Amino acid sequence: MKKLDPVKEKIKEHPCFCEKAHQRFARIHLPVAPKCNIQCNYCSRKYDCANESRPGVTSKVITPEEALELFIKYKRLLENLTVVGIAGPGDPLANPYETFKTFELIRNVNSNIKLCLSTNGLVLHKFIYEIKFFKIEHVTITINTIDEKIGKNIYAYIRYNSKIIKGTEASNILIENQLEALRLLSQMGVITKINTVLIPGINDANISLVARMIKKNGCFIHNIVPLINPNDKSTMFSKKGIREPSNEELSFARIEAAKEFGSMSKIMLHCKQCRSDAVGLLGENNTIEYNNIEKNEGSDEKLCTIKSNC
Ligand code: CLF
Ligand code: SF4
Repeated sequence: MKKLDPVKEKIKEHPCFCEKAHQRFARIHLPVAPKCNIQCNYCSRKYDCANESRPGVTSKVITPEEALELFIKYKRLLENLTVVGIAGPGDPLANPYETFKTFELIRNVNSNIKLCLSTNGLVLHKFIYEIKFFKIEHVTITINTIDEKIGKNIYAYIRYNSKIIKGTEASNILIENQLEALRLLSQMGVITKINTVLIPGINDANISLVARMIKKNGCFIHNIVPLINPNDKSTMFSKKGIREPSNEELSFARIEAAKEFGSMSKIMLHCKQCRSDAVGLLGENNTIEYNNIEKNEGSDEKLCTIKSNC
């Protein structure tokens, strides 16, 4: 039998990286990562919203041990479960102990499951060893711009080396670190996806440049997703009246990015902007049932209710 090339082999059962796989293979998001190390102006750090299904929303934050329990339960329930992702509700790498402990516990019971990580990329370059060690083959970085002047309007601050940094200095550090990590991971054979939140009037004129730069640094697939404003208008952008893009604007941005990649097949079109406790096939809108794991509503832990990482 003819062997698939190594990249096709890696993505063929991943519902996000392979369009054909998304109606057949399921993923589970384990919400073990509440903290974040940056503040995006489209992100509101409020806790759970029963009426909304958006990226970053979760009903509960769980421990790595609870995450393992839930993985085992869902692996038994869902024959087609092939991917375990950590995508928040904050940034997985702002919670490195919880993130890698979860991956370790899961790797110990299952050596084949695909591990998937989704991050803002601020400190990703510091965790290359762990990504290799736990055989994490799919990584998503949210890169909204490669221009620090645009970045200063998207990111209120970053927390880096124990300092709060703002303005162009902050976005410059973030962009440099994101691109460095993308380059390193691509060289290692990790399959990378870049998510870009399309924000009208802020970064929409800049999408081609983002696509060109991420392609140059080894990005496998580009996922341009629309800004989603939360119902309660709790984000900086929604307070300032920044609107969500229209379908036409989104399509235009995707076509512009495809031109840079030389193919529409390099643009993800089936993203469902999942919650950070989603489970099942993409688009089924199912979330984890926690059973006897107590729901920690009312926690004063600061959580992110909207994010773009995944
Ligand atoms: Fe989850 Fe993200 Fe992995 Fe997929 S989601 S961590 S890469 S397993 Fe997929 Fe959901 Fe879109 Fe993300 S549809 S939001 S792209
Ligand atoms: Fe952090 Fe993600 Fe929220 Fe941005 S969107 S502040 S990276 S959790």
